[in-house]
Amino acid sequence: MHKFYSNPMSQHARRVRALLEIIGIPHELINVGFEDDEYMSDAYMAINPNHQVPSFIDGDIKIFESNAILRYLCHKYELDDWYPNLLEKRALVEQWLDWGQCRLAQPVMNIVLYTVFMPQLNNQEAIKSGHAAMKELAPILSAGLEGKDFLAGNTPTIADLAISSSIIQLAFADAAPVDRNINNWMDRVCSIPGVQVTLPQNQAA
Ligand SMILES: N[C@@H](CCC(=O)N[C@@H](CS)C(=O)NCC(=O)O)C(=O)O
Repeated sequence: MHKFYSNPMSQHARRVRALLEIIGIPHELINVGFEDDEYMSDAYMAINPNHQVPSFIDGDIKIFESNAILRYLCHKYELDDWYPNLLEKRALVEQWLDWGQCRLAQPVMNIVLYTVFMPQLNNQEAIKSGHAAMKELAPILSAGLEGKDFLAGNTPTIADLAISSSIIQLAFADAAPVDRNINNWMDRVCSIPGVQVTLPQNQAA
């Protein structure tokens, strides 16, 4: 049985859990606690030396990095709809997956971590830079959705799971972009039953 190391508050874990639920891939869901520093334990660091969730184990294969796990699952289970082979679509999926990691992830973390999870650190500078970045990033996402139901066309892919998981995270800080294209797209993604299971309001903390 696959082992999936997760935490319900993690946007990166959420996207992988969504795919596992959507496809119905049997797995053992293992919660890695942040509050009790379980994520820093030697036992967990042997699985993921970055002390981050998610991590995934399939027999002898041990993977960290959420998008790598998504791609792995698509290859393993031949999920061509979720990771299309058609070059034009594949290019868009890769673009948004990388954009999510390289551009979106840090501002989302700056906003949510310091506003919601660690306000005691009073890192106003990080919060401010996160909001400033989102002013630039939200229109880029909105333009990418113009005339389309999903990021790579009219059916959802792992790019939608990845990017939407970060937008869901922003909602913790009441900082989700207010934009017609993004809101309509979020409604579409969040109505996928496997995604609903991963929404913060549907999980115990
Ligand atoms: N690039 C990584 C980021 C994972 C990540 O930042 N996970 C956060 C939770 S959302 C975490 O575990 N943070 C604990 C830490 O960095 O020590 C991925 O996509 O999997």
